[in-house]
Amino acid sequence: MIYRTLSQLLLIFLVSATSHYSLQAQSQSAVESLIPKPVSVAAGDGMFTLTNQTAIYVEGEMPQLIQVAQSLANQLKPATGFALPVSSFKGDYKTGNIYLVVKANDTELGDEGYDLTISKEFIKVTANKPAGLFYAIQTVTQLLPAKVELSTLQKGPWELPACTIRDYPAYAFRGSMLDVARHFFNVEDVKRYIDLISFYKMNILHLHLSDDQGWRIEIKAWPNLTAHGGSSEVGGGKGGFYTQEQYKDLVRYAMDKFVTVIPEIDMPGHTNAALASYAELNCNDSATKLYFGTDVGFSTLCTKKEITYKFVDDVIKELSELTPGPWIHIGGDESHATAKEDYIPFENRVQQIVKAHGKQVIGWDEIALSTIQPGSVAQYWSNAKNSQEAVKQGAKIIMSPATRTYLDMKYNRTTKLGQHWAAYIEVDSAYDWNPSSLVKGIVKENILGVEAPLWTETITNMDEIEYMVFPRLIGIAEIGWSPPTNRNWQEYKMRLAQQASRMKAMGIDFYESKLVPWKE
Ligand code: TNX
Repeated sequence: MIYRTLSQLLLIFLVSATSHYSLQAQSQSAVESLIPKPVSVAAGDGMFTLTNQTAIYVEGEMPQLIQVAQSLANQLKPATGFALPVSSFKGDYKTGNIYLVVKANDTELGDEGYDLTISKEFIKVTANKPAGLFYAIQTVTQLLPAKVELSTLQKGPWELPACTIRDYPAYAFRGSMLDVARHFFNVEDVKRYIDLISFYKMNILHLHLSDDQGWRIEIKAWPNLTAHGGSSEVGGGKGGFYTQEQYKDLVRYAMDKFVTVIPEIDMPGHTNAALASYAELNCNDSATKLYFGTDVGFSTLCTKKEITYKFVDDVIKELSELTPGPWIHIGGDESHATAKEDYIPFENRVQQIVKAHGKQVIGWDEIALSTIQPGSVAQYWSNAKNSQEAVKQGAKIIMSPATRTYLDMKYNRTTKLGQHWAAYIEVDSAYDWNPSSLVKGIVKENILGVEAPLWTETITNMDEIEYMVFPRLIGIAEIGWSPPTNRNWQEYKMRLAQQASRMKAMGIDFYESKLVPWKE
C-alpha cells in the first residue's frame, strides 16, 4: 500500500517535472520563433508568469501611453480572464507586473524600436515613442501560448520565457494594399485586416479606393461617384462604399494600432467608375457604362478638359481632410488609353494639386515619366527602368515587385483563386529576396519600404483574402522589419511553422504550403 502510494507520488513528480521541462522548452522555442525576427535576442533564465494579480504600469508623460497599455490589457483579457489594470507608476519594479516606459533618448531605437526584458520577476519595456511600446506588446503576445489569441476563456499557465530583446525596424514603411474597388470589403473586414497586419508589425494600409469597377469613398462635391459608381463590382455584385464618417472611423481605428492609411484614387486610367458617373469627365461628353469585367487599360479621364482638374482638386481636397497621414496615392498605372503627351502634363498637374492640399504624392512607377516633385514617392511594381528614373529624379521608392509581393498571384498551378501574369509565388519566393539588391542602382537609402498589394479581381470575401495573404504577408512583414543579415529561408520556414497554431487561434484561413514543416 505504502509502496504504491510512494510510486504514485514519484510518478506524479516525474510527470510534473517533465511537463515543466517541456513547457520551458516550448517557451524557449517561442523566443527563437518570433516573426519578424528581432534585431537581437538573448535567452534568460526561467519564466515570467502572468497571473490574475498582474498589473500594467506606465511611466512617461504621453497621453497615448495609457491607450497602448490598455490595448495590451484588451489583447490578453479574453483568453486569460485577467483584469490587468493599467495605472501610472514612479519608482520600484514589483514582482509580477508589466512595466511600460517611454524614455526619449536612444537614437538607435528610433521611433518604432524597443528594449524588452522579461525576467522571472517582471516584464519591462522601454521605447522612445508609444509606437515602440506597441511593437514590444506584439512581441510579448507572440511569446505567450498561441491560445492567448482565442476570444474565449482558456486555461493557463500563462508563462513567458525570460529573455532580453533589442529590436527596431529596417524600414520605416511596412505595408499592405487592399483593393476594395474590384470587390468591395466592408468596415469590419478592413478592421480585421488592420488587426492582422499590425500584429506582424506592419504600419501602412494602402486602400485602392477607385478603379474601373467601383468608386468606394464618399466625395460630397461629386455624390454620383458613390451613388452610381459605387453600386457594383467585378461580376456585377452590389458593391458598396465608405461614407466619410465610416472612413474616419477606419482611419482612427488604424491609428490606434499605429497603422497609417494611404488612400489611392487611381488616375487618369482605371477610372471607368467615375466616367460612368459623370458624363463631363469624358472627352465625348457621354457617360460610359458600369464595368463588371477584369480587363485593365481601357479607360481615361479627359486630360484636356478643365473640369477634369476641378474634379481632381475637389476629390483630393476632401481626401486630404480625411487623411492625417502625409501621403495621397494618385495611381497613374497602366494608362494605356491616355496618350503619352497627355499623361505627362496630367501627372505634373495632379502632383501640384496634391501638394497644394499639403500632402505628398505616391504613384505607381509610371509616374517617373513625369517630373517628380520633391517629396513624391514612386512605387515599383514592374518597371525597373521607371523606378531607376524616379531615383535619378530624387524620389524614394516603395518596393512592391509583382513577382514577389503580389498577394493575388497564385501560389502554384493548382491554386484556384488569383492570377499568374507576373509569377506563381510560393511562400519561399515571397520571402527569399532583398529589397536593396533587387533592382540595379536602387539601394537601401533610396527605399522608403516594402508593400504587398492584394488585388481583388478574383477575391470576394474575407476567407479568400486570408488564404491569399497568409502566410505570404508574414514573410513580407519580416523583410520590412528584420535586417537581411538575420534572414534566410531554411531558418525562416522553421519559425513560420510555429505560427500555424497562432494563425489557427486567430481564425486565419491560411494556405498550408507543403514547403513549410507546419507544427501543431
Ligand atoms: C496590375 S499593379 C495592376 C492592377 C491589377 C493587377 C492584377 C498595378 C499598378 N496595376 O490594376 O489589379 O495587375 O494583378
